Amino acid sequence: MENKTMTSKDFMELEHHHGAHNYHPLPVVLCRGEGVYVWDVEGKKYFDFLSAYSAVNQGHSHPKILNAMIEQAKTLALTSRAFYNDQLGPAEKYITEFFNYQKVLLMNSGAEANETAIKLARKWGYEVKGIPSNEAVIVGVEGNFHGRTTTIISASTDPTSTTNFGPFMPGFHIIPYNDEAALEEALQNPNVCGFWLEPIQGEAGVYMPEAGYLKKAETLCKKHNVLLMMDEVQTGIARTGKMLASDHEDVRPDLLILGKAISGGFYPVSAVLADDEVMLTIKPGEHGSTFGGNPMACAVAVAALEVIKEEGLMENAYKMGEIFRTRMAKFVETTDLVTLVRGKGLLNAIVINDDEESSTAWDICVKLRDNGLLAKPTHGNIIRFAPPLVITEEELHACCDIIEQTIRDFDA
Ligand code: IF1
Repeated sequence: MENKTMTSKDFMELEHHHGAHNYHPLPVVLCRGEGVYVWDVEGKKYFDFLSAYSAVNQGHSHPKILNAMIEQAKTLALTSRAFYNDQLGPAEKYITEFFNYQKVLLMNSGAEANETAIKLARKWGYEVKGIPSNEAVIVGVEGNFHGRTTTIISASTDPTSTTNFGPFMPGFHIIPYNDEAALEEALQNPNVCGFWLEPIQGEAGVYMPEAGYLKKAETLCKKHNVLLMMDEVQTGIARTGKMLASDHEDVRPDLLILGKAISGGFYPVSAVLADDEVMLTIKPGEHGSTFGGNPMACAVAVAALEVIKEEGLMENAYKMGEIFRTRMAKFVETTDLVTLVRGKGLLNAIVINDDEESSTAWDICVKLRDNGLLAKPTHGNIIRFAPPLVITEEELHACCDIIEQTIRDFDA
């Protein structure tokens, strides 16, 4: 490829001409990443405040994970699950002990892990709870985001995800988020096998339920013999300042769904964790994937989780998050353009004082790019800020300087 002489514009045009138009990226073409930094093809350096949607919590190109991946790729990349391999067992042991569950099932994407959790909840519903055949219901919440498969979007309330993609999968009952009464009512149906949610709604715009909601949900699920299915694909693995966002309320889901940062962004790895009563309802041949739990995924996942512990990234996310929100909250008072900052740990968002149809948040993100920081708007008027968890206090303050100055210039 002659791409050494090509410009950002050339690469963007290539994508436009030859790729599907299923994304609208910020106009920046990246070619290198290290820690909290990424570089574009013209050599300009940026702070990455998206972290590949929280997949690179450990920072770009982390040397330890990189090395695990290279060594395993040189040795044995893929066997399929038709045979045993020497990486899967040790990785399963490490991951289950890490998160304190009896069993784990490895898949690839976050969507696949959610699909797996749906199948497990239904199977448990029929074979353990005794729900009549094909009558199982999973309760989900408004504003959810769990992925893009046809089953998962059947539970979506976002028209962008669903329009003209029907017919949809039956068996979902959608209730308002953060509404204990609605949950209590929905769980009266004896055919409910699972309650499925994100502890903080990421794609919806970093929406946090009121304190106590998750604990109440856990209690109600226990009371009605329903599995609590927690999608921690985006919130898990230290992002919110705890290992899991569920830990903020001392909640232990029956089905824990993980993805993204479980590989540090090197490779698609996802997982569902559960205890035997749930996991062992799936028998040989009933579920799986060619790549799920392959040797490279296993080596990468173990290294990625070790880095989280060894480098104290949970503690750092907690501390840096406090500093970020304290600074932003002060700043919000000095400008009319931003109405509020919210989040936990290093999963944060600011809300722009404009309607969802306006392009203000997009325009601010373009200016942030010009000033050396990459972030992406969601739902028109919300900007998510989620840097890699390896960010230092000094770097964080430099980023806050950029954000504040950019918005002030915009206000003027
Ligand atoms: C895209 C947002 C983030 C997720 C939760 C499952 C999945 C995701 C809680 C599916 C994926 C992504 C995918 C990405 C955009 C994105 C996202 F902008 F939509 F909100 F992260 F912030 N559960 N989230 O957040 O995981 O199958 O993608 O591995 O481009 O669709 P996946």
